[in-house]
Amino acid sequence: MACVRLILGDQLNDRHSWFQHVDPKIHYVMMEVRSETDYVKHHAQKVIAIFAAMRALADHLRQQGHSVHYFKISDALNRQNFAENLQLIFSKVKATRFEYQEPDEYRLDEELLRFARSCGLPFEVKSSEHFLDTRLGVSQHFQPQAKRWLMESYYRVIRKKTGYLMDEDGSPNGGKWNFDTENRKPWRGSPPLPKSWDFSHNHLSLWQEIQKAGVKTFGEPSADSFPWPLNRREAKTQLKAFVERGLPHFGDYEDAMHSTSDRLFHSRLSFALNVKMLSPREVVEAAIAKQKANPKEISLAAIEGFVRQIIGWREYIRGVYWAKMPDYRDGNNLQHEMPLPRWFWDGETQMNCLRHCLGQSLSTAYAHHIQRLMVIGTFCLSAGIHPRAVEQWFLGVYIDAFEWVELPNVIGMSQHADGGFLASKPYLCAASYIGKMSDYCSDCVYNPKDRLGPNACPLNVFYWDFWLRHQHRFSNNPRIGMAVRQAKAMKPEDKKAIRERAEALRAKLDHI
Ligand code: FAD
Ligand code: DLZ
Ligand code: SF4
Repeated sequence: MACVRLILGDQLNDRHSWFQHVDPKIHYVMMEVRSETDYVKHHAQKVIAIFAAMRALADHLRQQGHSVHYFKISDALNRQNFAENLQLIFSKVKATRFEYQEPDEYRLDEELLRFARSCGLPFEVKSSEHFLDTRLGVSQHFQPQAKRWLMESYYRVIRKKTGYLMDEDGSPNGGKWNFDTENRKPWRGSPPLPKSWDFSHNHLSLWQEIQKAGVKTFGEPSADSFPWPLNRREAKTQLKAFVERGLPHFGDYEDAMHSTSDRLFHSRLSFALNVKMLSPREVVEAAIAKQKANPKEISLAAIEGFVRQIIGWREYIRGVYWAKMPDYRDGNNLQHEMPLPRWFWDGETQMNCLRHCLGQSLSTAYAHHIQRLMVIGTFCLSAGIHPRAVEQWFLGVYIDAFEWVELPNVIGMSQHADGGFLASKPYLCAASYIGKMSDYCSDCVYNPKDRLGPNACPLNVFYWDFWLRHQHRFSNNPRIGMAVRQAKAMKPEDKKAIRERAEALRAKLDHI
């Protein structure tokens, strides 16, 4: 009897029930493979982080006495794909059984199932034991034919099921399910930002190994001061530091952006969560415990906002992914066809908000939610970039980008390419919002107040052009009727000027 168990690069949960007992007949396999590094061009830090964290888990399991077979990207024997490497291990250990954990990605789910069915061994697919709900939990909550699945309705079910932030009589703490409207303050320099709690690893030799193997990446590797947590101990340190220093102001400044800080009070826990070094339960429970102990320092609004992201949005997004793939990725409901401008790869645009958010993404592999949604997402949606091009860029660039969470956020929430299934209105803004929530506009060559003059902010031009182009589609939507009505009420010559200006900008998009 020899059982081979595959561990994927985002299944780094050392508390999985698989590891409770050491058994010499069980052989764990982990592999750094070109089939995974090459399906999209990834940010350098993402490849370094995944490989370094995989190696750390392999070492940890070996120290506990488990048998681990590890293919490094540079190993001569490495066939650079799951199927062939697994066959090598099957022969080596004379395998009689194969097991793997549910992959979170549709492509890998199909690929591994195909392999398992044809490998000639009995096989079993285990839960990754990470999420609060099953893959199908969200789709079972909603009517399959419904035009829209509202996150808020699912979130309430999960609140009740977990008991998080619930009173004993079954009502939500504070009498309200959602305190979102209280989380919209700009940050103007105070309260002071917490001292960074990032790490500083040296990964120069791993980075050289990755380059020597020919893996193509983009972005700044930061190999000599690598900032991401790479094992469970570090992930817990990061969680503790966030709960102490970031959480008290998380809610108030959740939507704020500022040129002096990449993260303000955001946790940067998404990498540790998505590779499963941390469980959503322990993150939420640590935050709730902190709030309970310090109700004066941390408001209910702050904690509710944070908990909602993890037990609400994160689980809901995963459920949409599994219910709607594979067709969901090809959504292009607004028929946008423009390619991404070249400055998505170097940050060299004159639009200060985009220069800042793209530059930060390229140098740190991170941007917080509002930078992703309201700056980068707004530009792509209003300029009319093809949603698949946007999606592929997001999948490559962020440290936390795995398709199950990235794709619905881009296709659905940000680009409205699913026809409004996930978000009841298109998320886009003009310079007035960016100016209110950040300091980007004060240092920009463009005029945030202008939509028609020679120096008008391109986001203003594209914003109004978007509503003019799509007015019929959205005129009955009560959440955005105002913008559409204003667009409709413009003087005909202004409408014409906006449309012409938008077309002129599109014609020189690489140079704005
Ligand atoms: P915090 O603001 O501190 O939030 C805490 C946690 O809540 C996050 O770590 C994350 O696990 C969860 N969360 C918050 N918002 C969402 C959301 N909309 N969907 C799912 N989980 C959420 N998140 C990813 O994990 N991977 C992605 O590839 C990704 N791509 C995105 C693309 C777009 C266009 C948008 C608008 C959002 C995307 N998000 C993605 C969601 C969100 O922006 C990130 O989870 C968040 O910015 C990560 O930073 P943080 O850990 O500091 O988050
Ligand atoms: C993203 C990624 C990369 C870059 N490399 C590997 C790898 O070499 N080996 C591996 O097991 N996983 C890797 N991953 C993660 C997977 O591509 C994939 O995104 C997740 O397993 C899907 O949930
Ligand atoms: Fe961005 Fe426009 Fe403000 Fe410049 S003026 S920073 S382009 S919103």
